[in-house]
Amino acid sequence: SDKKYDPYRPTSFDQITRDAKDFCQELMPKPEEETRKLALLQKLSDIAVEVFGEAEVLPFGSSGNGLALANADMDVCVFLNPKEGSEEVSPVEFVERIGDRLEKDSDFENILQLKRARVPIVKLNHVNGIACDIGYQNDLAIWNTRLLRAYCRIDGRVRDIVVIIKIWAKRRKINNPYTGSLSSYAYVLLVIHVLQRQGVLPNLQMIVAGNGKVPFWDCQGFNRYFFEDIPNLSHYWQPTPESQRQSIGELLYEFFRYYASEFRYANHVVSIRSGGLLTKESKEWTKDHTQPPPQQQQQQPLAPLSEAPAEDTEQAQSAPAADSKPVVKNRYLFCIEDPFELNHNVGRPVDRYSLFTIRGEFMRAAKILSRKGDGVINRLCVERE
Ligand code: 3AT
Ligand code: MG
Repeated sequence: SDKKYDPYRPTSFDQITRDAKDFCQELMPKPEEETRKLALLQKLSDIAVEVFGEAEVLPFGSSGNGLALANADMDVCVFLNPKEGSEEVSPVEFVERIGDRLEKDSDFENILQLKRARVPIVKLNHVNGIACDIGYQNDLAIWNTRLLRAYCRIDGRVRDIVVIIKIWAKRRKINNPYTGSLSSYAYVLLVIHVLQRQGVLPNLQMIVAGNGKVPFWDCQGFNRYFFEDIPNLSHYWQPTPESQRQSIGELLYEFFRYYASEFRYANHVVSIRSGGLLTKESKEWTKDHTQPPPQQQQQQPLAPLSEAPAEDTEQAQSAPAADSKPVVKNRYLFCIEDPFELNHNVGRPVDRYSLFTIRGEFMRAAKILSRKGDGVINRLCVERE
């Protein structure tokens, strides 16, 4: 539709596609790794039950959505069902109790209780080699994991593209929300946005069985509804014939080209729940905001685990409750709307400098893919520095 004149566009994508497929093959976790993860999940679940009585431990992030690379960390979330009349366990108390119990088990090493982070978690390494973050009652994380998994199940190309983008971002050192770049989660949203534009993916949050009205399924005040019955999706949506012909190589190129030269960072917001772009103005995402310090924020929806910038933690550790200064910044330089938590900019950690770096990497990538030759994906993903 909006194919602009593009002097860099490769004439053939065959080589890139072949390279990309080989590359992905190697980065798939082996079944043996899955087995170790399942064993760890079971062990954590036993421990949670022992400490809290009724408890459920669910994987989320890449260990729950089918987008894991080999040797990826495992994110899990513990849910408790306190008995009628019993006191609710606060996030800090949760971290303390499960952290102390894990300390007594020689299977776990480097246990960190991050009690004062905006989202309290326990970090640890299991002796079987898996690093794990344990969070608490984060319903939205479970739902956004399921949404991403549903998108992956629609089309096999999604996973391949995401895997390459994740590796590229890690190797180029632009995959760290703590230092101003983006989480893997943010990159997946960027990929889905481009694939929606290309007609490869639908907008699952707008599709309703029987073509009725979009229902409101409350989760922490947000609508967690989306069409999850992927085997029956074809009754409601079909990919465009053109999109079906596009190879992984072409879609990868399109991803980089789009963020290198088409997306308007100054005005636009990536929004997969609306299937396209929104303006910063329409969301009132125009001015940087400061937020109250973490202690006053507890009633708000839980924030994502991977995105508690260093300053949050510092703030919480240096200042006691009431009179601490609000320092948590909401930046709106790179705007990526969370599909459920509509007031949350997933690109929030990005500042002026990191935006410059990230955009530079998009341009570098588009340029590399437009050159001929073997090993393009290896060149694309060369370690920076
Ligand atoms: P890796 O394989 O670990 O690189 P991942 O898919 O596990 O990638 P993340 O570690 O970035 O992705 O995030 C794990 C989950 O945490 C994904 C999502 O459910 C939640 N999450 C992470 N960042 C955010 C965010 N900024 N906003 C909302 N949820 C987030
Ligand atoms: Mg993860």
